[in-house]
Amino acid sequence: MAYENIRLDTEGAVAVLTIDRPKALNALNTQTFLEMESALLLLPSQVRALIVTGGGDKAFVAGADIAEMATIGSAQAREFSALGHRVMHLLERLTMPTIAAVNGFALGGGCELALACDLIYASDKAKLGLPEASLGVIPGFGGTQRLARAVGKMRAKELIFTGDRLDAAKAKEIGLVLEVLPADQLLAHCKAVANKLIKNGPMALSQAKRVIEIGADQDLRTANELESQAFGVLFGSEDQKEGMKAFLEKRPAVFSGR
Ligand code: CO8
Repeated sequence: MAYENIRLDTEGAVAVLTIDRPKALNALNTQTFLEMESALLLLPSQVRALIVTGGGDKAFVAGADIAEMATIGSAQAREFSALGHRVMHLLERLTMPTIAAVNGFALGGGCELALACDLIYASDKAKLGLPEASLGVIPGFGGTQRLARAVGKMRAKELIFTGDRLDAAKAKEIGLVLEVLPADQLLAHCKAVANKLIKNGPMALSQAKRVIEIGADQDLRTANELESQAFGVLFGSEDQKEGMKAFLEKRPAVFSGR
């Protein structure tokens, strides 16, 4: 499928998904979501980590497309929200690590997109926030839930009630981003992190992600049971045998992902 609003570039086992509508500051419209959905479902099999970023030098994603939303009614709004949720969920449940490289404005749906990734790094030019209330609406792609889980309910309420835009340093201070990088080093940093992660066992990464994500919605005892099950599953994998054998043989492991 040829994409108009996104790009997917792969370098070895690391893919970079760029939301690429710089004239609209990469705003998420229906077509962009459908292209993202297709790209995520059809990721090449060699990909072991995914970086999400924005095209141009100004924005990661400046939100859902306000021009598209301005005239829709309740039923269409619910459909649009459901589409956005579907794509965010797909991203969140990918069986590989995902990294948001927040290279500029990450507002509304853009901040929600970053929150659906496993790790968030930001450039020193980034501005993050959820200004939906200033438009008379609320976050509609999981922001009310994922932001509260990421930074706590009170901070989430403050950000959503005020609509304030945080600079990258403040976003780091409240735990919304992991690190702040000079703009020209952000993507290289994210690629270095991705290449480091994928040296570890792919099955281990995928199980760790699954257990953390699903466990976060369970009580501790149930979540720990999930961990035990996943631990057992990994002992049936070639990766576990290779990882431990390589340690004993004092050599780097070569994981197959099986
Ligand atoms: N949607 C559509 N177009 C946009 C958006 C957007 N979110 N953001 C920017 N653009 C367009 C502008 O209209 C402008 O287009 P044009 O050149 O044709 O006039 C172009 O991008 C450049 O933008 P600006 O001229 O405004 O650039 P500035 O540098 O002056 O300002 C800002 C940059 C501060 C980022 C500003 O563009 C802005 O405030 N954008 C909107 C931010 C926002 O409110 N985002 C939240 C949107 S709501 C949302 O995400 C809800 C998600 C849940 C939806 C649930 C479904 C129902």
